[in-house]
Amino acid sequence: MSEIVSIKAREVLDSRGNPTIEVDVTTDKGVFRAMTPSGASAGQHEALELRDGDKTRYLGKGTLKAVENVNKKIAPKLIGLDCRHQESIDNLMLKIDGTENKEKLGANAVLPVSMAITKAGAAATGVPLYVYIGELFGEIPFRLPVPMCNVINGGKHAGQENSIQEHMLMPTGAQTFTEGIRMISESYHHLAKLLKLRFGAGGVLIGDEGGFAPSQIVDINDRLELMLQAVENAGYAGKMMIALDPASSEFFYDGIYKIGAKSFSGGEMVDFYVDLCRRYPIVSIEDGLAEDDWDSWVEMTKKLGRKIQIVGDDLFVTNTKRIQKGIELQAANSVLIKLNQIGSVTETLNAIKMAQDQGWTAVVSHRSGETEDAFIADLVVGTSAGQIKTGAPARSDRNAKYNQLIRIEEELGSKAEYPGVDFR
Ligand code: 2PG
Ligand code: MG
Repeated sequence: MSEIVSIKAREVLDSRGNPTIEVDVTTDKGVFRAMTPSGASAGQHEALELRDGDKTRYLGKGTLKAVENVNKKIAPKLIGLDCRHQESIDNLMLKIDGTENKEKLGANAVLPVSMAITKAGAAATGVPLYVYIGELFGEIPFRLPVPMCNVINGGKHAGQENSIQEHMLMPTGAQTFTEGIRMISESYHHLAKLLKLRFGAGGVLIGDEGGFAPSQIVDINDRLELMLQAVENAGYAGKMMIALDPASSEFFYDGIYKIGAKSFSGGEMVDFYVDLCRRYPIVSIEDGLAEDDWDSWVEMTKKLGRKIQIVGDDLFVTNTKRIQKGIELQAANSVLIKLNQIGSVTETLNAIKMAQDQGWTAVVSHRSGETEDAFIADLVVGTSAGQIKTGAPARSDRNAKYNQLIRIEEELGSKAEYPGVDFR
């Protein structure tokens, strides 16, 4: 028995300076802390993020109601339970809430409790968090991920409208995760030099995910050329692939997609990506189409699904019901995994399992509003998912995850496996 002695939530700040929730779970092994992140380009079908709406505090974004839900509604029912019973504790919280999308308690109240319980469970079992997650999941937890590093931030993460959101580098040619991070960091600094040369100080402003946010370049071709030039200047030509997350629900208006001054139908968007993939080393596109434009997703998967990874983020919101629909329709071949889209560790593991059982990939992801909690680093190794998206190699909210992965790789030593080009 490893009993939960107390659970306490408080309101703290996330990487954007907005309030978020931190939870401490205490057992005889110590205090285990987790924090919940928050999205900006959030999907419409995500579990509910409870905000106070009181304009006199944090412009309405306060989280005191969610904090109270943890302290008054969740804690009394969980105290005394065995922290190693992750699934039954998560199910109990779902029952206390009683709604489809965690409307009553808020996913931002349930999730940090769930994550802190996992950390307490790992300590009670006497193993590192990634090993414990591997035990919960049923995997041999020795696979490091290929990182997707968002070096140019656009869209909502950069205060821009009708703009592709994420332009990411993947060090597929590295031998280890740690080498991959070095390649990314060096390329990132070469990109800074190029941007500064071209646009002066305004070119190296930083967006929400630590990447550069040059508002001067709207055209995707320009952005990709600069990235590839930076990779070449760093000496890694051919060793780095590109992944995109247009987050296209953000520029979808009544059936029409708008990028800069151009408009596209769903079919034209698919052709736009087909053309881009012909000209650039793009291996993955996430949310190329809007969250309910299923027909265009099916068309894109038909045209590009064999060549590249087609990832559903806002489309699936880490929700097994929507993933199941995507599998039936063959609307993608990969699922983005965000704990707070669904709101508990157990449901997140189920989503990863459903994708992997189907032969799809699962990409573990941060949110644009992050915290110092590096839980997702352990999650990606524990589930052997093979890919993580957690921003540019800058700002400690992003590097907390990369640094934890460097530590895990060191700890695993010769048992560590880095998939490189075989990330799918
Ligand atoms: C996304 C995410 C993370 P946000 O769209 O994939 O990069 O952004 O957290 O703002 O939804
Ligand atoms: Mg996305």
